[in-house]
Amino acid sequence: MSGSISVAAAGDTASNRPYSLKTQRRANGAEPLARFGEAKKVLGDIYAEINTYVDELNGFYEDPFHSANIDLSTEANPSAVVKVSDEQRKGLLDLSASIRIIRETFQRDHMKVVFFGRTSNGKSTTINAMLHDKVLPQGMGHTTCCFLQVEGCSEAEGYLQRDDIEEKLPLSELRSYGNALGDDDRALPSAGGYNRTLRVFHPRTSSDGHVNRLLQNDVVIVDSPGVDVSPEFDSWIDAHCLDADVFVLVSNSESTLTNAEKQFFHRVSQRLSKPNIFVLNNRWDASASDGQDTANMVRKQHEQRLKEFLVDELHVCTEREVKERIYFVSSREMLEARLKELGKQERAFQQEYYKERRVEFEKFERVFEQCISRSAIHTKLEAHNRRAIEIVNKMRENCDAVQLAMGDQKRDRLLAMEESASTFTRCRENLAGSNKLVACRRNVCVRKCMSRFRPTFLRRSSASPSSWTNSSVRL
Ligand SMILES: Nc1nc2c(ncn2[C@@H]2O[C@H](COP(=O)(O)OP(=O)(O)OP(=O)(O)O)[C@@H](O)[C@H]2O)c(=O)[nH]1
Ligand SMILES: [Mg+2]
Repeated sequence: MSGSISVAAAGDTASNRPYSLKTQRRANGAEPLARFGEAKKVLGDIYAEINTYVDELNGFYEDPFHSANIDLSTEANPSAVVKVSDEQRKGLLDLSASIRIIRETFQRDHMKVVFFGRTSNGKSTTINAMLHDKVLPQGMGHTTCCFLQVEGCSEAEGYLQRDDIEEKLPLSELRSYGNALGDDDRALPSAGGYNRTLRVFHPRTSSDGHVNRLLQNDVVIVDSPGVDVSPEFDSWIDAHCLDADVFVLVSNSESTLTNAEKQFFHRVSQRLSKPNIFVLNNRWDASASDGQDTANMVRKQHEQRLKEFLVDELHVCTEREVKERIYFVSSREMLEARLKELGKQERAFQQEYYKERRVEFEKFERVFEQCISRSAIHTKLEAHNRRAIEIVNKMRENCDAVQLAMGDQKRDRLLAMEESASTFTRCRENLAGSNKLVACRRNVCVRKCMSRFRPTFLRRSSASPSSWTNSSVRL
C-alpha cells in the first residue's frame, strides 16, 4: 500500500494534520455556513481514500502473490500455498460495507434548525424572512397545522413530499396540506395529525438567479404548529428534534413566555444534552408606539426573564453566552423589506426604529449561522471522523493479524525447510557411506576372485592352448 491515511486523529494539531479545516477556511475565507459543506467534502475525500486502501488490501487478501508477480500455477503442492484466513477476509469485507453505508449517510447529513413558539407569534414569517421569500403559509390565527420541513432542491420548480407517499406534489398544494385554514381537510389533524411532516423542496437558486444561502448550504428548516395546539411534546421531540442542531423559540414580545412554551423547552433540554436555543422576541415593532423609555424597560424585563429561563432553569447556556441568544426583532418588517428589495413587493411595512430592528435581525442571522455550522460539524461530522479513525484502526489490527499469521506460516515453512535440508544431508551422507561400502565389498570380491583364479590361470597360460579345449577348468 502506498501513502498514508490522512484522518484527523484526536490529538493531532492543525499544523501536522493533512486535512486541516482551519487552514482551508483561512485560505478561501469561507463563511460559517460553507464550513459544513467543506467539512463534508474533506470527510468524503478521507473516506474515498480509506476505501482505496480497503480495496487494495482486499485484492491482496484474495491473491497475496499476485502483486509480487509469483505464479503459483506451477506449485507442486497447492494446499501448501499461503492463504489469508477467512476471519480476516470477512473483517475487511465488513469494513468495506460500513464505509459504503457511512458515505451514503453523510451525503444526506445536513444542518437542522427547528422553530417553536406559540401560535401566531410569527414562526413562519421569521422563516420566510430568513429565506427572503414567502415560502411558507403565514397569517393570522392558527395557520401551520403540521411540521413543514423546508429543504433545498436543484430542480427549477419546487415541490412537496408527504411522509406517507413517495409521489411529488406541486408547491401550489402547500396551502391545502400545510395550512390549517385550507379548504381541503386532508392535512388537518384528524386526518394526518400535528406530528406529520410535509417536506417542502424549494429551489436553491430561484428563476431570477437569486441564490438562497441557507438552502444552498444544506440547512434544513423546520416550522412547527404552535406549542399551544397539542400536548404531544415527547412525540414531537422524538420525531423532529433529536437531530436538530439549533432551536429557535419565536416568542411574542408584546406578552411574555407562556407555560406551554416553557414546558416544551424543559422537555427538549431533558432529552437533548445542552441544546442550542435562540429566543427571538418577535413583533418588537409594536414597541415603537410606546416610546424609547418604555421600550427599554420592557426589553430589560424580557431579557431578565429569558436569562433566568435559559441560564437558571434550563442550564443551556452561561450568563456570558446568553447575550448572544436573545434578540428583539420584527420578522414582518424584515420579510417585507427583503421582498421589496427583490422587487416582489411594492411597499414594505415599517415602524419607527426599523433600522435598529433590522440590524438586530441580521446580527441574529450571523450568530445563528456560526452556531448551527459549529454544532452540526461537531455533532454530525465529528462522529463520522471518529468512525473513520476506528475503521483505520480496525484495518491496522486486521493487517497485523494477517502479518502475524503469515509470520507463523513462514516460521513453519522455514522449520520444514530446515528439516528437509537436514534429511537431505543425512541421505547424502548415507549414500556416500553406502558407496564406500559397495566399493569396499567390490574390492574384497575382486581380490577373492583373483586369488582363486590366478593359480589356475597361470598354470593354463603356461600350457599349450590346444590342451584347453580338452579339459575343463575346475574352480
Ligand atoms: N406586526 C407584526 N406582525 C407580525 C410579525 N411577525 C408575524 N406577524 C404577523 O403575525 C401573523 C402570524 O404570523 P405567522 O408567521 O403565521 O405565525 P406562526 O407562529 O407561524 O403561527 P402558526 O403557524 O399558526 O403557529 C401574520 O399575520 C404575520 O404577518 C411582526 O414581527 N410584527
Ligand atoms: Mg406558522
